[in-house]
Amino acid sequence: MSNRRDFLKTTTFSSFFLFLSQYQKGCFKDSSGIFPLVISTWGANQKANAEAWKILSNGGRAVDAVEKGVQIPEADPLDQSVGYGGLPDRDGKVTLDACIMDENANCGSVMFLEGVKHPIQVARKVMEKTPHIHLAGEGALQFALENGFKVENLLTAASEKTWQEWLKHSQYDPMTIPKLLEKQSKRGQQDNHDTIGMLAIDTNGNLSGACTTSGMAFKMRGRVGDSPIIGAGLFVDNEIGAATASGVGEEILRICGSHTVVELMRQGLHPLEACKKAVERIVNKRTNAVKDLQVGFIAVNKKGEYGGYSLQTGFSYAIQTKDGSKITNTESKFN
Ligand code: SD4
Repeated sequence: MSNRRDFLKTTTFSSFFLFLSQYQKGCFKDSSGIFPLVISTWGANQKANAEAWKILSNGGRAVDAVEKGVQIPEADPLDQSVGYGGLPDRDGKVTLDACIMDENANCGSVMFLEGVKHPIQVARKVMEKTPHIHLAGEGALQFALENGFKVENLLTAASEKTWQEWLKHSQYDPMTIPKLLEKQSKRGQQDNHDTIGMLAIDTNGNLSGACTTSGMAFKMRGRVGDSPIIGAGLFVDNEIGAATASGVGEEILRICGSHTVVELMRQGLHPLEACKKAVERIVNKRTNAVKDLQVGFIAVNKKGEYGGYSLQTGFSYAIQTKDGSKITNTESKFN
């Protein structure tokens, strides 16, 4: 009897110390997943993940990690789809959309915001300092100014030149950015990408996400896509998982994309399968209308399992865990 008691004592103690040592190392290995981890739309966002990782690997909160991480492409003038340097609307104005959501379903978002380089920081302030979730346009700018943000010109010479070229025909094409990326990658420039959606799990197993974009190039003035809309461009449910999206926002909005992916995970689907089902829902509803458009989802569940799926080839995600950083090209519906 005493042997059994001793045995139980020893195993309980050793499991506790094993847990503690893994916890202190900043990583808790589940049977099927591993965290902390950070995952972002598009392979080129490894740099953004690295920034988020600095916080996660020091035991910081997922919400702080994603807010910090997505500021890398927001500040990058070469990135023509996020923040500073983003392609403008058809009137030549750069208008930004961003949102953030934490493990307690707190969320904040700004949309149709002009002149503020880091819309994600404003979204976080909306989350923490207002009774609201979404702030748009002039009101979002007023709030940003009241909170110490500065207005700057976000239209770079390169993006202005692309817009001037576009004005010659003025034909809106939701695939402008994907086509631009394809051209750039054929020229050997692999470093560009589209909207960043970033999801993270911290050492406490808490999930958060952020999404930020300059939206569709040459959109109508005032157009808002999926990216700042909670449930469309981003959704986090700390009991289940989180999802985010990139691609033609109108198609993502129609099915409330990221929320749909999370609900599919709630039904037991692996993140990859959930992303695939959401893409298939778009295809089933829209048939030919989406055969040439791009939509991509990435998702992570509470266990740290993750995956992504897209309508067309060419979509990828970057993932970082304690095992390092890697890029995965997603499977897609059409080739
Ligand atoms: C939008 N979903 O504004 C964004 C744009 C994007 O990849 O993700 N492009 O519709």
